[in-house]
Amino acid sequence: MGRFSLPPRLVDWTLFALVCFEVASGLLSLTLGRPEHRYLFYVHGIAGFTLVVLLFWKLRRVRGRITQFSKWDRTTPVSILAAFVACAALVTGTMWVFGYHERVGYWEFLTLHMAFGVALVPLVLSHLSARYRPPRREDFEGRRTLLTYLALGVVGGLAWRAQSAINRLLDTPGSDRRFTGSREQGSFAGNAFPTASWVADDPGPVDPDDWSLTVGGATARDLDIAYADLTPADRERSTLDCTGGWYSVQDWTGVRVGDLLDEVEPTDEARYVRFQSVTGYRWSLPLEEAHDALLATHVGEEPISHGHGFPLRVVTPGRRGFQWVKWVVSVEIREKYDYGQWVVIFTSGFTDS
Ligand SMILES: Nc1nc2c(c(=O)[nH]1)N[C@H]1C(S)=C(S)[C@@H](COP(=O)(O)O)O[C@H]1N2
Ligand SMILES: [Mo]
Repeated sequence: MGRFSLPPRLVDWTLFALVCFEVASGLLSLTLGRPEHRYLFYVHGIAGFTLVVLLFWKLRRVRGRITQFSKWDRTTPVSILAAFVACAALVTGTMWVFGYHERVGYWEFLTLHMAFGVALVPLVLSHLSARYRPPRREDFEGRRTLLTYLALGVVGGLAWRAQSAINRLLDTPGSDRRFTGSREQGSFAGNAFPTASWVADDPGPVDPDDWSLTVGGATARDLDIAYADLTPADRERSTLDCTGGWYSVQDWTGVRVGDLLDEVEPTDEARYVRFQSVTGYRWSLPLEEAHDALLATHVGEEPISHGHGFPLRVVTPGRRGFQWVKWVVSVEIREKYDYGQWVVIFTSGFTDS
């Protein structure tokens, strides 16, 4: 250990940089779910283990300032809270990775991990503003600093590898998670997989006789399709991966969005296809990608249940669950990106029904 060390200021700044990276990569990962995105999840895990080492160094250094009450100042409580929340984020994340699947109320440990991670941001900023010491040039000088950074990277990587090896060896429930961290739930069992709403969406059952699907916008013509006139002729095996920590593989049957687009003929300016729910919840896909999406009426051999979005829900391979809009009533072809959707996915259930 003696050969590796960092000046205290660098430990602190490196911790800060890692926390920023973890929060940013963690938030970004919520929007990613294609296999080629897996590296972001890997790096997030490796950086997390590196953070454990640095946090240990730091807490060892400052422990006297915490345990001796006479050394406390105005900002010490916030600093302690920041350390506590950082440890909580690391512990909950690690427990999830090792397959700990007890819930705290409605929440999986993965969700707690995210909550602690986000809560850490204001705490770390406040801690930083109270104890700001800019790094100096000489902090970075010397081979020892470079070697220490290399060693930190190696230790993080090895710990991360060891984690997956131990999981496999002990065959924990954590060993068959997807690279997104999600665990399998109710695949190929019709409607018997979990339902999820992002925030407050909870509409009453949709009566198919009162329902129709409108397709229009930046198109040559518009459509209004009654439930009885839907022709669910396409089948697709696809994985719904919810950011709440589970995934489910299903065979979906429905209407290919590309077929609807061919009928309405998007204009040359058309760029996005926006799917909107009876609740107002909405999400858009780039026009090209939307061709491959499905508006599903069936899952397995069963009509989609109310909870899963009857009569029609989006199935869009490679996208995270929150983009699979349920209870779809409109498909709108648009020229511009819809920034508002990022707000509406949080608020829709409060503003409607
Ligand atoms: N209208 C609407 N669609 C929605 C949601 C929602 O809250 N409202 N939640 C999304 C989320 S977060 C997920 S993970 C999937 C879950 O689909 P399921 O309930 O069929 O499992 O639906 C998505 N579609
Ligand atoms: Mo979700």
